[in-house]
Amino acid sequence: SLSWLIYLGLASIWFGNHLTGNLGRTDVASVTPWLAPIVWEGTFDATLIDSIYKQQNITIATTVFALGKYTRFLKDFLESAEEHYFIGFRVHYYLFTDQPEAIPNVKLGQERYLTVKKIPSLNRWQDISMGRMDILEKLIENELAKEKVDYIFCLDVDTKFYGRWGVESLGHLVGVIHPWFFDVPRFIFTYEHRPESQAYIPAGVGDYYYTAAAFGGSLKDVHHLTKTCREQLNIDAANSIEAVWHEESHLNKYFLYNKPSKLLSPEYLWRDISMSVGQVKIIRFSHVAKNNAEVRPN
Ligand code: U5P
Repeated sequence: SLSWLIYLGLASIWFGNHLTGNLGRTDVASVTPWLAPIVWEGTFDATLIDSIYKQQNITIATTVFALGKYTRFLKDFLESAEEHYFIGFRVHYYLFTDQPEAIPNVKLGQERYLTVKKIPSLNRWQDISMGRMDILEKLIENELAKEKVDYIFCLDVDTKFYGRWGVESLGHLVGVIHPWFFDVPRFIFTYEHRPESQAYIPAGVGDYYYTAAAFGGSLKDVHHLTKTCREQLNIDAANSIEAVWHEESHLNKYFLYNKPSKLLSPEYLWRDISMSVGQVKIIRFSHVAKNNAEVRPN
């Protein structure tokens, strides 16, 4: 009978989904127009993907900068990373600071390492933020290239982890969609629109607006990214122009012409833990609320 057929049909869909572990989301895009995955909760099987990468004995370098009053964010950043960030994998943090004495003593898990690097303090927060590209380029060139490092992630420190950030995030070149701009049309994106800047993106062009608070990939790809952004920042400085959102503008220009092989949804950098939005079902990593005027040097 018809009802029997309908029953059989529904049952086979249900079993099909459960037997194959069918994953996917219909409320968000989980692939870019150039076929790079966009990682959202519900698009991957954490146990399966962990078991694949477990066989590869990988090391993930993770860089973070804490200058001036930003050292206050380190304790929460590191403690929460030890709870949620690449758990079960080898992680080597590289921490750049102007005050090594202010680094909190956080107990790290097995196969988790921390190297502290002293760098000079700077007077402008924009210079601290932009200067990271140059320091990262040199770190990869002079140090990481000689070590057994497979991937690198470069993260803001005024942040905290609240949920799993694992091997599902790995790829050759990984960008994170900015949490303010994932659900708005392109004309809202705050790209640099002055042709005098090396970060210039013409109106009507661009795929996504990416955050500079988190990006990563293979050593080779991130080296090329940081080198290119550093060169473009230098040219702008020589021409006395500063892109509207500093190194983030240059990063967006870079990603426009060097498409990321994987994108992370705003689950991987949310605005503030207290704000929720329908499609973001889990907040993995988030900026913490801060008073910019109080915490920044100028
Ligand atoms: N930063 C500092 N000290 C400062 C300003 C910025 O360490 O005084 C670094 C932090 O790593 C911060 C990043 O997460 O630059 C980006 O700055 P912001 O845009 O989050 O303020």
